[in-house]
Amino acid sequence: MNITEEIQKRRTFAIISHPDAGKTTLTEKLLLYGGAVQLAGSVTARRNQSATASDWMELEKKRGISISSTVLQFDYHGYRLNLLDTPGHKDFSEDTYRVLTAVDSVVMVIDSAKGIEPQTRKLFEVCRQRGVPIFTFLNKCDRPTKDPLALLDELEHVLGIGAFPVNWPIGNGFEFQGVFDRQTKLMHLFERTTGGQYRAPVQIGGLDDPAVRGRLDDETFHRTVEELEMLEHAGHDWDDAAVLADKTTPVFFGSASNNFGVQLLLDGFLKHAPGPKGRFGVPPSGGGAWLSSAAAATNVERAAGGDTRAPNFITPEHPAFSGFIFKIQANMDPKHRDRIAFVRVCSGKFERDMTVHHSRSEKKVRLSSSHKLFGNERETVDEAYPGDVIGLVGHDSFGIGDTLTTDPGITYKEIPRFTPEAFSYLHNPNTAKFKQFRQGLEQLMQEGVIQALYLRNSSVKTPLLAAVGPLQFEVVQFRLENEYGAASRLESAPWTVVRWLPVDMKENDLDALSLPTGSRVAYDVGKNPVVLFANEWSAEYFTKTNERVPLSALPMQTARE
Ligand SMILES: Nc1nc2c(ncn2[C@@H]2O[C@H](COP(=O)(O)OP(=O)(O)OP(=O)(O)O)[C@@H](O)[C@H]2O)c(=O)[nH]1
Ligand SMILES: [Mg+2]
Repeated sequence: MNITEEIQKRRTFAIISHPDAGKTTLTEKLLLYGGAVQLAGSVTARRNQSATASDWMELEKKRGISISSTVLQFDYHGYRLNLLDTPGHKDFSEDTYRVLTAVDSVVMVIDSAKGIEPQTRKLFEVCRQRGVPIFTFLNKCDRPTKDPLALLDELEHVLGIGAFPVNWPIGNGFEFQGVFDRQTKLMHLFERTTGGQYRAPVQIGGLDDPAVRGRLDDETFHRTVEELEMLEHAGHDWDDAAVLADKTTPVFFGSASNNFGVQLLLDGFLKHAPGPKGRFGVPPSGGGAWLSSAAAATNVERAAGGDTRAPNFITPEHPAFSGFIFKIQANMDPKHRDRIAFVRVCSGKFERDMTVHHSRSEKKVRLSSSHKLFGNERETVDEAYPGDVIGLVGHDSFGIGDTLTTDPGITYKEIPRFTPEAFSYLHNPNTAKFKQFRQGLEQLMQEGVIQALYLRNSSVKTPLLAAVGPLQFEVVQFRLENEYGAASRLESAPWTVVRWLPVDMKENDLDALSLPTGSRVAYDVGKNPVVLFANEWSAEYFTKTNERVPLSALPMQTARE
């Protein structure tokens, strides 16, 4: 196979939604139908320690929620799929947003009883901005749902995207029996199996097929036929270009826990989802500092609609190998206790043992320990192609956002950054475990789970943790204990807003600031000064009283740049 064929067979996508819509359940079922697992680990059984392939972390098993995104690579029908299950909770959305930089399309899961929930809407916006095509799975049709037509309407009005139903539910709630495939004009009627661990038996036939028709009562049958006619009259045709341009989302109905409609989603998705897309590199002159969020947004816009012939647009066929790190995770395998950097391959061919240029250190590094990933399982991989996500082990200098390439002229700046909104002190109650405590904390900071700040003019050496949401603190505590054997104690801190000060501020400039009551100056890990405020109001007051000191929601320059 040549490199173009390798690229064309890759599909790299994320599953996204509001918490609890069924992403992990759907992921598991896609693995079942994709032939990657023999038996789907039921999510309910998870609470009794039998895990799904994607929620492998100790705390995820315990809580039954996803905390960290997971990569699952498998082959199906001539395709190589790189599937990324993401956490839905907003406190972990930094991880989810980073994953969105690494994929070429998404499956958006919606709980059909609830419709579009706030987090789904936010994630949708991000996909929109990035120009990532969206496929929709209306899940949980086995329970009473909103009216399917109303759900389509909601997609169109709340999200402002055209919705094209690829299939249609037959029977609602407890009477839900399957779906009608509008393209083949066939009904797929399923049977429920206990726990949904195996593929659901299915009977397939046309509307006039007596064997299939006989399974439906008259009312369900007639209502389905009527709704299908209404859809035909509405007259939308399938339009691949509109899907790829993010103007239309193909809609699939089903029930992930019962395996209804999963095969149709998988096949329908693969038929229409785009292969690996190129990425914009940063022009050499623009290197250096991180992009501000505004600049990142324009970059994204360019990527979405923009000129793909621009000199800094790197196509997958570009001869040089290039990729960027979008995630770091330590201790995935309790046997190894090492850290993995997740790389999205963007161009060229990756070969194990190759030497590449590492953007952050500007050094050459040899990539000898490369893996393909399946949840927390890994296997050595000798080559990889654009679209693939691979795991690299053994490079402590790698950080999120770094570019690895054989052409030092290529630098990606894909990773968005977030402003922390939750603050808490983390105490080490056990001085004998100081080393483990510090080591664990440093690792979690490198993974981007949290940031640490240090108060200025303070004798207290307790780190002040800063995170997007408070659940991240819980993750830190749990992982410190579980992975490093270090207990910790949280103490809430009185701030809710952090703003970065200009990097060049000297000590006496800081002394001269007029600080509102309750606010404090602190430093981030890169020794950049910040101000902590009790609330937004206080931050605004500061800008009025310190007119010549601009504040920024993100560091104006990062530690190592
Ligand atoms: N009735 C019904 N329940 C479902 C279905 N799919 C998933 N669930 C249930 O919904 C709950 C949440 O499922 P998950 O797959 O963990 O949801 P998630 O979207 O991954 O959640 P987070 O990762 O924490 O955001 C579980 O109790 C599932 O059993 C379905 O088709 N029907
Ligand atoms: Mg999940």
